[in-house]
Amino acid sequence: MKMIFRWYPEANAIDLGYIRQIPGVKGIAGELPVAVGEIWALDDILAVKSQVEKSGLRLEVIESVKVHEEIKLGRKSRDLYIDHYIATIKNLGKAGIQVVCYDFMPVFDWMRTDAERLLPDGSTALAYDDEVVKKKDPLDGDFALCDWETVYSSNELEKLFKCYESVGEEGLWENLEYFLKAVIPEAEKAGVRMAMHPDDPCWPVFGLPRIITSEENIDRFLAIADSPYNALTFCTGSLGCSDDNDLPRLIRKYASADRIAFGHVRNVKRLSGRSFEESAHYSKAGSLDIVEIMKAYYDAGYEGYIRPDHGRRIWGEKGGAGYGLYDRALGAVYLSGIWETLEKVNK
Ligand code: DNO
Repeated sequence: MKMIFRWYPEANAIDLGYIRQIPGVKGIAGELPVAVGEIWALDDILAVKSQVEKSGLRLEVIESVKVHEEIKLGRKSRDLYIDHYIATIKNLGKAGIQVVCYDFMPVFDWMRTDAERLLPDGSTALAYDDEVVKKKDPLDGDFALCDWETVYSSNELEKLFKCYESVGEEGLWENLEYFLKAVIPEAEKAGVRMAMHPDDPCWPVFGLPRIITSEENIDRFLAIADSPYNALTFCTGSLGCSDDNDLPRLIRKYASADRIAFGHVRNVKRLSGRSFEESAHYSKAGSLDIVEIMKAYYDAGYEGYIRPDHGRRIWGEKGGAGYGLYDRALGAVYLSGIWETLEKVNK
């Protein structure tokens, strides 16, 4: 297992030197600030790589290369965007990147209703309240926790929602298949493993289809291109929103088959209905057994990347929702501690 840490190369980025001080962390899951659909230039990738390397870390994974909506909708111009996507993957391969995390969620990525849910210990965390979602009109323009706000105008958003009505779940599967059939053979040649992130939360939101949600659907996704280059970013927090997903069993199954290229490990506390809040990584803080999760990776002989995932806001830290330094650093060390214990007791 190789422990890495997500880092955004933005103006107020977390100091790479601080990340290097987290015991056990050797590398970065990084990205470039390129608009969705544009080709990532090799020189720009190499510049970020060398910035990371100067701090004594390695740029190991790219998280993420977003898929253009035209591809997910299966529109005519998808071929152009697929060509761009492949060109980016080729450049990443040339720069020595071996894993690319991406997702196939329509319109928006992960979603929460609350960025600062106060937890009993005084920290705050991201939370999802299903009652709020049910009552919410997604087009009313006031969803602070969906990245669509910064990307789409309300007119565009309305059109997108309409388009997805006619695509539906099966249409989304077809469009995913079209994308994978074009991209995976090229990713294989480039030596880049494509690691699909599950939908977060793992159910449809606002009537938009979501398909990477369950064992059955993950099996279907992996079967579309039966190759280790068509792999998963196995995210415990996303799949763990639903107790239908038996995470340790799924990790054993997919890691033994070499279909996990990247693991996001975090805890989540399931509340009633479909509501949940994020918690510290520590097992007792949430609903997931993180030791069993790490043990599943260990037993499967997993040698890929793992990173801690969203953190709470603790110790007065401000900054990016879920992606501060402190609590994620605690998470990284906790996960490495479990791994070290597993290695020692199994010697
Ligand atoms: C959330 C992340 C996701 C992930 C994307 C990949 O915290 O895990 O945003 O990076 O879904 O495209």
